[in-house]
Amino acid sequence: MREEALQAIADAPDLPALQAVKTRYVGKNGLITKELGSLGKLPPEERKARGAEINALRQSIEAALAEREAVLKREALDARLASEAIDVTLPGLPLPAGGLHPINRVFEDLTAIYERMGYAVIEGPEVEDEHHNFEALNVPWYHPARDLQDTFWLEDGRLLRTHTSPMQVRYMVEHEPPLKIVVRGKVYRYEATDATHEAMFHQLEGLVVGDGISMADLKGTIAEMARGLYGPGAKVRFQPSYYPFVEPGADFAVWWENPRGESKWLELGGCGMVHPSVFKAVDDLREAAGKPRVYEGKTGFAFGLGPERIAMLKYGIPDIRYFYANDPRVLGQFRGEL
Ligand code: FA5
Repeated sequence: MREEALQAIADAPDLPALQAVKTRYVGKNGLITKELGSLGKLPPEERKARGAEINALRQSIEAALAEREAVLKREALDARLASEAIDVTLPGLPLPAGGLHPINRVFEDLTAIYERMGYAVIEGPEVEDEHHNFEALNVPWYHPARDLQDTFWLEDGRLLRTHTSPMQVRYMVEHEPPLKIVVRGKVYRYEATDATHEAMFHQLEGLVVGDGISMADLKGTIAEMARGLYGPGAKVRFQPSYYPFVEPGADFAVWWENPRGESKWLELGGCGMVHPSVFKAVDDLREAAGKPRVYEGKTGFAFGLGPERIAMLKYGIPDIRYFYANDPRVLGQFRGEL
């Protein structure tokens, strides 16, 4: 049996085959066990010698099994390593590189300008409640902006913010003056789209609050932004306008021209001095949250503008809808450095 067993072990091509040999010879019901079982039939004087013989046989079979098992395991590992080998020296496949969306490029330009002026750059929730989006901003219930046509209402009574101005309120409730922030983010309006209007677009909101902040500070800030965008000779224009959350309010435009001699007033956004009703609404919210009233008597200015208009002119994109149609022929042009 020894020769036969050793041959079977040597011939086992892999671990499962070796396991079968092991079961056949030294398993619980294997041949060795059977041999031991038959000892009882021998005359007592022969039993001891035969028992020792069978044990020696078992030991040599077990040793051969262990040795073969080690060899087969090593072979299996080598085979796996060979099949999973990665040639790290092969050149990689070229992956198409992404790029920053043109709107984010303009946001980067704008926020860099404001960071230089010491502003904190923040974001805020796109799902808002009526109080922050309208009421606290002194937009009364009868104001046309609250019309169903302008606002995307959610089933739970909340809404998609129609401008970034609610972040003025949220920030002031959390922070005491003096403060200087710009808010960047998406806003939504339920309106028909055309070449210059989208239902989802972006705004950059500015808010400065302190003591003795004046309209002159506001104008200086917008002018500084225009210089940052269009160079030292940049011109800005302010025209009186109405927004319920500022008084006085204005629209502002920046003179834009390009090397091909094209030029125009670029209507960028609205601005004004923070309305006392907004400060009062903020203090009411602060008081309800157990915080001190600190805004009454302060002064501040705010502005909100649409970066899409800047991007359309900067990159010569004739229709705002190109920004959000996910057409790689358009967005694929915006790769690499800013
Ligand atoms: C506002 O949204 C005010 N919250 C701005 C403001 C902030 C005024 C702080 C005073 C103080 P308005 O609705 O005009 O204002 O929008 C501001 C800018 O967003 C516009 O000048 C325009 O550049 C851009 N905009 C408005 N509607 C759209 C639209 N449908 N698609 C693209 N851009 C738009």
